[in-house]
Amino acid sequence: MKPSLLRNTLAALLVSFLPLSAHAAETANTTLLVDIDHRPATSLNGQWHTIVDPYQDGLFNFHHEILKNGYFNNATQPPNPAADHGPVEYNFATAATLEVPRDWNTQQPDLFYYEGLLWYQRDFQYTPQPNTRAFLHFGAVNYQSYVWVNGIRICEHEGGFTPFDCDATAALKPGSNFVIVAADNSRKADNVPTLQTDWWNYGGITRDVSLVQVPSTFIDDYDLHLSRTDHDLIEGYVHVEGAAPGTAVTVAIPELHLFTRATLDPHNRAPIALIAKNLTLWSPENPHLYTVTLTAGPDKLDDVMGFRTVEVRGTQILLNGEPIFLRGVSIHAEAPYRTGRAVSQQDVDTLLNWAKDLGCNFVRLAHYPHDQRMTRTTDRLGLLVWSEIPDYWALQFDNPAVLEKSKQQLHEMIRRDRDKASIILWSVANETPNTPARTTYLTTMADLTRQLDSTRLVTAALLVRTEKTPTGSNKIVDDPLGAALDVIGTNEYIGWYEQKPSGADSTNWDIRYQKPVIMSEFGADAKAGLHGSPDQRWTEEYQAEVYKHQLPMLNRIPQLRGMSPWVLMDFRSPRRTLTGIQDNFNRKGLVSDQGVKKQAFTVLQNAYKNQTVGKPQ
Ligand code: GCB
Repeated sequence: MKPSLLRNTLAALLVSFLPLSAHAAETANTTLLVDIDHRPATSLNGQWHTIVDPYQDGLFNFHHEILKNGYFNNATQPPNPAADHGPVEYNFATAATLEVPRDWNTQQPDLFYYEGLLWYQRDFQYTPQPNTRAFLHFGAVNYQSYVWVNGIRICEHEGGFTPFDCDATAALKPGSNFVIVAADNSRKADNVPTLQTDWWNYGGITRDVSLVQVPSTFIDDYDLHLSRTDHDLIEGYVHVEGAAPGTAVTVAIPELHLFTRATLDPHNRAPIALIAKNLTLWSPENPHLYTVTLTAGPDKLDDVMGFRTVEVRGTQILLNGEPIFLRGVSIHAEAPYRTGRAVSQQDVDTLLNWAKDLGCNFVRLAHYPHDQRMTRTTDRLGLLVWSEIPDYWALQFDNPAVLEKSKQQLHEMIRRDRDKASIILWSVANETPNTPARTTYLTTMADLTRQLDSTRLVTAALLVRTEKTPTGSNKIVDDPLGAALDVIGTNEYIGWYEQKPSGADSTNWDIRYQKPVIMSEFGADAKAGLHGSPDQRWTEEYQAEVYKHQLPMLNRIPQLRGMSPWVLMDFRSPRRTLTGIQDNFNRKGLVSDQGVKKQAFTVLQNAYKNQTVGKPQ
């Protein structure tokens, strides 16, 4: 077979595939580049050739056996065209293209509901540099992905919302190369998230792809944060991959004329302590960011970071030592106007500027880690952030393999975003069933979160118990998971899934934890432009009515320290089937998917701007 034909055939990669479980140890990702947006990189965004493969014929033969006898029995070896032939039907050169990054569902009508395997291919140029390593960096691929370079499988990854890096050094050659990615967004019971969610399962390469060359020893992790006890001290560590103990590491903040030098310990970590007097602390009012320059041997990396502290004192949340109230809103990573996954800076700016316009100082980025553009922008705009992993609803909490998946996603989220001052809360779950297995699982997750990052607060959105009283109802917050959290998040839908909007007037809250509480969800559906009386469901008036009754109720919760009503913008969800109203959108947005602000937007905006909720404590 001519090389030109070979490179366009899917056969070139078939046999290097085995299911994840069989290969987990061999291919588990150990490297994770951080601060990737400040490293020089070749973008591989753009048009990729794609083949839709619903029956997974690129992976299995007609008796559903894993294809073994193709070109790449041994994925670490170069192709041997004499060894076998593959399915000749696959030809990327003539296949249609899709844009990367973007979900496939909103690019082609016949892919709208597609859940399954889809192959991506593109060519790229590469010029090796001496003493470097080259990684393919993926911002996110939903959900499972397998990656080959020049027919050699270089990695696989599970989890649809976190970044991963594939070491391509050995597979690359000077000049023309090609990369193939198999992306599979099949929903499975033992995935994280699991089968049921209330958002669209957008598939594909949904975030940036780049080729990154780094020196053979390089900075792959660091944590630099302000000490809670000494606001003149920046402390933490820098980790350098591949370097010898004793290697010098430097950290500088040129704007403050600060510089420190440390050396790597036997674990490749250099402890950092930087006396930083006259530091302007990061806050929503003054989101000051500093350029921080790190060096280690041949590697040099700039980051743009803010410094602040966050902690809990009794039922208060303290930012830089001062009590704060979080005027927030929940946000899905849904693209305004065109729908689909939010992918661009423009998408991010539109969403976050609506949040600013609402009077927010806080956003809950639901229900999975959002694109890094989002958290870079919250850093710049001064919006505090709740960031969460998709431990959503009824995961298989008794399945140890699922716990490993959650842990991996947590690790990847924290690793990517620990340099963002805006993030103050890591959330480990949303609305999970109260069972012993669940509590054990999520307590493990909360503990791990603190191990990975002791500088932020751990939270989760809990379900609430309701008891009828002669005059109304009691909402009881006593989920045992609360014991593992620093801040209690609670979701409730009085006026929508239960009672009338006025039900909030006769609801009392009985919170069994002396901890800060965030009302992490409340809300109601309304179709923008649909008007009627305040007791007519689906109208803007009804939604506004829910907010009008919620806000006074929330003010009666003494330990309430913030809120993030559901939700900033309407978003697609296959669960939302009401024709003419929902049309596959969850309509609880304060803004429609076409950017129309509903009446409830103004109700909440007035409350936030006039500070009639969350009075200073
Ligand atoms: C919830 C979920 C959220 C849903 C929302 C709703 O409690 O946390 O993901 O979209 O309710 O609209 O029902």
